[in-house]
This record gives sequence, C-alpha cells and structure tokens, in this order.
Amino acid sequence: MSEPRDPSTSAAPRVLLVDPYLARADPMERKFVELYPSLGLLTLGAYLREHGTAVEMVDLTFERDARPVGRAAGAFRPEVVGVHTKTLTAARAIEIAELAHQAGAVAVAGGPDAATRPELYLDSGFDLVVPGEGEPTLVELARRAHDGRPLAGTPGTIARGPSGLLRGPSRPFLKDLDELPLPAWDLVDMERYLGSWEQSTGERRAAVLTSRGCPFDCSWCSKPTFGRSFRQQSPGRVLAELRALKERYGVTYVRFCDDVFGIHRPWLERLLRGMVEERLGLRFECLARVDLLKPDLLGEMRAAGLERVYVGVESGSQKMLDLMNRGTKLPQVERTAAALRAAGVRQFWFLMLGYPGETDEDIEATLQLFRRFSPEEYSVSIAVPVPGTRFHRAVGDRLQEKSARTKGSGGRSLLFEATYPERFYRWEQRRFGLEAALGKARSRLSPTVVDRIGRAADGFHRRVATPLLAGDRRRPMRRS
Ligand code: B12
Ligand code: SF4
Repeated sequence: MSEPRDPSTSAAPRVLLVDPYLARADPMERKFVELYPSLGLLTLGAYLREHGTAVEMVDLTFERDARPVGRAAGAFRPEVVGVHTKTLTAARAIEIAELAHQAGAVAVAGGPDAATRPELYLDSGFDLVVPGEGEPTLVELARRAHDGRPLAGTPGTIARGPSGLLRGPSRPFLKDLDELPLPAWDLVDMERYLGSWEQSTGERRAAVLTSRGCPFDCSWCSKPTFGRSFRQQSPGRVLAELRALKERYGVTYVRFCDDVFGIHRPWLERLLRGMVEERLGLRFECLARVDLLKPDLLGEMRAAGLERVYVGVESGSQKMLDLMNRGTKLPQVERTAAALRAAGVRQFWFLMLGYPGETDEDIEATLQLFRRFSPEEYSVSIAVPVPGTRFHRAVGDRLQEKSARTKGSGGRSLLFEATYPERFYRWEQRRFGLEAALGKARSRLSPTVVDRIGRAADGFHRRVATPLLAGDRRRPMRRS
C-alpha cells in the first residue's frame, strides 16, 4: 500500500458508507430490536480516516427511505459507496448500488449477507463484495478507485469475472485488534440513539465490541465474516473505549455485543477489575454461554455493573442441544439460571422451536424448564435456516418458497418443512407467552390460582390444541 494521505485535502480518496437498515421497515423492530449504530461501519469509518481517506456516512436507521443516500452522494461525490448488508436489508442495499452508480461511484457490499451470497449482490448492481474483515481491504479499494487502478482482483474482494466469480487473494485477519481506532461515533447521530434510549429506559445506552469471532460451532449459526476465528482487544483498550463513551457522550449503560462475552476468564477478571478501579460507574449487559458464565465470578461482574445477561438456552431437551451442536448441558443451564437469580441479575433467554428432530415432547421439556426458572425476559423463535449454515444445508430440500425471498423472517414464520405445521409452533410460542404472564402473576395472585390456570392451559394444550394443530406428524405425548 502507498503512503497515508491527508483526508482533509481533495487529494484524498472519498468513501461514503451506508447502513441500509431502516427501523420502521423492520417487522421485528417494535418488539425486539434494540437500536444501535453498526459498529462494523463505525470502525471501518475510523480506520479509513486513520489511513488517509475522507469518509461520510448515511445511516438510514431513523429515515423514511433511501433518498438521503442520493443527496449525500450528490454532495460528497464519493469514489466508493460502501454498503453494509444483512439479509433483512438486501433489497434496500441493492437500491443503493443503483444510487452509487448514478453518482459515478463504485458500489461495494460488505457484511454478513454479502459474505454469504456474493452472487446476489454482484448480479444486482454491486461492483465488488468484501466477504471478510473490511478495514484494510476498503482502504486499498478506496486508493485504487481514487488512482483509477483496476479493482477486480484486489485481495479480500470478489468481483464478477467473464467466467464466474473473480476472487482476489484472501487477506489475513488483522493480528492485533488493539490497532483498531475507536469507532467514529461522529459519523452517526449518536444523540438520536442515546436520546431514544434515555427516553425509553432512562439510560444512555451504547454498544461496545471487545472481540471478533466465536470459536464454537452451533449448527444453525451463521458466521460468514469471522468463521470460527477468535480475537480479543486487550482489557486496557476496552477500558479506553468505555471511558470515551462516558466522557464524550454521557453514556451510562453499555451493551457488550460480542458473540460470546468473556470467553477467557483471566481476560474478563482483568476487565472487571479495571472497571471497578476506574470507577466508571457504568451498568452493562452481555451475551454469555451457560458453560462459560462462572457463578463464582457473578459477584465481581455485579460489582462492575452487570445488570442483564442474554443466555442462549435454546432448548430444555439435551437431545436437541446435542443435535444443534450447542456444546452445552442442561445442568449448566440450571446452575447458571439459579446463580443469576441469586445474584440479582436479569436474565434474557433465547429459545428456539422447530429445529429438525424436535418432537412435541422436546418442546414440552423446554416449557417445563422455562416454567421452573421464569426468566425475566425471553424470546422464543422458530428456527431460521440461514444460508451458509449446516442447518440450512440439512433442510436444503425442504425449504419453503418464502425463504427464498430476501426478507428474513426474524423467527416468526416457518421457512422449511419441519416436524409440525407452522400453526403448531405459533401456538407453542403463545404458550410461552402465557407461561411468562403466569410467572409474573405468581407474585401478585395466589400461587394456587396461578397453578390452576396453568394446569387448565396444559390440559387444553394436550386435549384440544395439539391434536388440532400438530397434524398427523404428532407423536403420542407422555403426561407429566
Ligand atoms: C451486535 C449485533 C446486533 C445489535 C446491533 C446491530 C448493529 N446496529 O450493528 C442488535 C441487537 C441491535 C442487532 C440487531 C439485528 N441483527 Co444483529 N448482530 C449483532 C452481532 C452479534 C455483532 C455485529 C457486529 O458488530 N459485528 C462486528 C463487526 C466488526 O463486524 P461486521 O458488522 O460484520 O463488519 C465487518 C465486516 O462484515 C465488514 N463489513 C461490514 N459492512 C461492510 C461494508 C463494506 C462496504 C465493507 C467493505 C465491509 C463491511 O467489515 C467490518 C469490519 O471488519 C452480529 C453477529 C456478528 N458476529 O457479526 C449479529 C448479526 C449481524 N445480526 C443479525 C441479524 C439478523 C439482526 C437483525 C436483522 C435481527 C432482526 N431484526 O431480526 C437486527 C438488524 C438490526 C440492524 N440495525 O441492522 C445477523 C445477520 C445475518 C444476516 N445474514 O443478515 C447476524 C450475523 C447474527 C447471526 N449470526 O444471525 N444485531
Ligand atoms: S450461536 Fe453463539 S456460541 Fe454458537 S457458534 Fe454462534 S456465536 Fe458462537
């Protein structure tokens, strides 16, 4: 690569980054999705600047449509328009490629969806796809575009060649994540995010990422960018980011967005110690695996500000956990749930229905586990076969037509031919809803009344709903 340039001069390459996620167009948004700016794009932006590129960004999250992209491209005249992609936003990303071309820019797609199905993006107007870690590749593309050099064949990219896909040489991952500058928060309207959080929760919430990748191998998980690699920033680098968020933006609450937070215990202990010693006074939440969350560390986590943990419980049936290659055991779930309750940490359980091999007995086991521990929050989704995963390959010949559409279902509808019809899973989702309501009612109503309602609902489920909704694929259910 050539020497760094001064991004404030017209001699610098110009890149416009775009987040095509539009909250009001997301069917899940009102219910589940929490709004944070894309850390992938903010880090790309900061890295580009550090390497002599002028950067602007259009974040469509709070917009009505993609028109701001056309306006920004017209004013900034970028040489490259770089679009972040998710399955949910594929159609809008493609619209943006067209806007990029109208402004005379090269259209580049990166992020999980383009990495999984580059052909879709290349056949729909994008000039290049960056399937992996984006930072050094986008710097090089910006320089090549600026200098009028060829782009196809750049390391870390995929283009359309005369006879199929033209893949540039692969580019190794960055060795040391501490090299990454702090995210360029100024590229988005941070106050809009923080203000909306403050209004709904009283906290100014921001997202922080301390690692890239995940070494586990759950069969339904899509990890197109980082695969099973795993790298961490040092605790010192993470503390610097926390301090900056607190000092510059008055952040009071942090969501650690790592796929799995605190994989290495000594690392986590050092970070927690630092948070306490620096008296950051931040509260935080993270996603943890039940096999890694150590009950004896919960006291320290609580002292450092831990409020809520997202736990991928997924199923109350060991058979299902094994089929999902989850690598967790039910006693670990039980131990973790009990320890979190004892430490006063809110728990948010992720549960999944419909994974191949699951019978109504397995679903019942999940409901019973849910009943025993009554997590404060939960989401129960219908398994989504994401392209590129083992699960997707396993049900490849049973995919429903709607899964071919670009919109993700967000776990609300059935995208493959599963053991039961969709209506049965939707009914089961409602049972979890009732169970959650009963769990909450236990503290207000007499437990006898609550148990009576629960038994009546179970009876209705067994005698009426299951025969009616499960179809002829139902297996006889044992009574508890
Ligand atoms: C944190 C997170 C969230 C947070 C924050 C979202 C946000 N605004 O970033 C919350 C909880 C809000 C969330 C919501 C959703 N998420 Co989410 N989320 C994640 C998670 C765990 C980390 C994202 C992250 O920061 N990664 C780290 C950064 C550094 O990586 P990155 O974003 O991929 O970017 C790098 C490269 O991909 C590349 N790159 C990315 N964009 C571009 C663009 C260009 C031009 C170039 C060159 C390179 C490039 O360079 C970047 C730096 O190296 C990922 C899983 C994962 N590990 O990535 C899922 C993930 C991205 N989410 C996913 C989904 C489905 C969603 C939702 C659509 C859920 C829903 N509604 O049903 C929403 C969408 C909301 C939104 N704003 O987009 C899926 C996407 C799958 C897919 N194929 O689309 C993922 C992959 C999880 C999974 N395995 O299923 N999410
Ligand atoms: S589901 Fe979580 S733990 Fe499993 S492979 Fe994916 S990121 Fe890793």
